[in-house]
Amino acid sequence: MPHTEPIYEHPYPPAELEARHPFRELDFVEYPPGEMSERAAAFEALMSRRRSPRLFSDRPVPRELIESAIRTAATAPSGAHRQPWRFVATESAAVKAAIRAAAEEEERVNYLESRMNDEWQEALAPIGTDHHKEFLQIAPWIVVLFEERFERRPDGETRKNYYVKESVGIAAGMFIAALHNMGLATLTHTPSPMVFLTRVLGRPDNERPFVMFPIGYPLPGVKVPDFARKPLDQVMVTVTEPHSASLERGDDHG
Ligand code: IYR
Repeated sequence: MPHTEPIYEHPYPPAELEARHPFRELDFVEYPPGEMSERAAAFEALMSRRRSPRLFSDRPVPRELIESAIRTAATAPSGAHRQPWRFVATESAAVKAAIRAAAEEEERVNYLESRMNDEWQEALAPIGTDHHKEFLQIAPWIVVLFEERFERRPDGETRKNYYVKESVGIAAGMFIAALHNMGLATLTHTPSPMVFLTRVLGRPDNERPFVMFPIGYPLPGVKVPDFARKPLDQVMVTVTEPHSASLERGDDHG
C-alpha cells in the first residue's frame, strides 16, 4: 500500500506568517531503505572510533580544514536561531603558550591545592589527568568555543539569546564529529575556571568560554584509556504507554 501523508489541522507556515517572514521549501534528501541502513552503520562505525587523545603531534593542519569544521558546527540548531556561538581559533605559538601557562596555573590549584575535591580526583584517576597541559602548546590549532550570552548589536543595544548552553553544546558535538570525520583529533578540554580565556583571547564581555579544543593529529602511538562505551540497553529506554502517575496529573501533553 502506498503511504498516504497526514493532513494537518494547523498547516505551517500559516499564510499570515509567510506574508511577513520569508520561507522556502525544505531541501531534504531521502535515501532508499537499504542505503539508510548502510549510512547509519558506516557513521556509527566511524564515530565509535572517536577518542580524546592527550598527546598531539605538532604536524601542521591546514586552516581550510578548521574553517570547514567550524562551518559544519555552525549548522547546529539554536534557540530562536540566534546562533549564540563564537569559535575563536589560533595557531599562534605565542597565544598557545599564553593559554597553556594560564591553564596550567589554574589546574595547579585544582590538582595540587585540592580545589578539586577527593571524589572528583578519584573519578579522574583512571584517566590520569594532571596539571601539565603541554598539548595546548604542541597541537597546531586551539579553537575555543565561546557562548554568546547576549547579542551586542552595532548600535550598542543588547538582545537576549535563548537556550544558549543547549545550542552551544549541540554545536560543540557537531564540531567534534566534523573534525573526526575529516581525520583530525581533538580533546574536549575545560580548564577550570576558564575565565582566563576571555582575557588571553581578548573577547568581549557578552562572550563566555564554553569549551576549549586543541586540534591536530594524535601523536603516533598515543595511548588512551581502555574504556568501553555503555551498550544500547544502558543508554536507551523505550516507553510504550504513559506512566500512570502522569496520567492522573493530566500532564501528558506537550
Ligand atoms: N579541568 C581539569 C580536570 C578534568 C576534569 C574532568 I570532569 C575531565 O574529564 C578531565 C579533566 C583538567 O583539565 O585537567
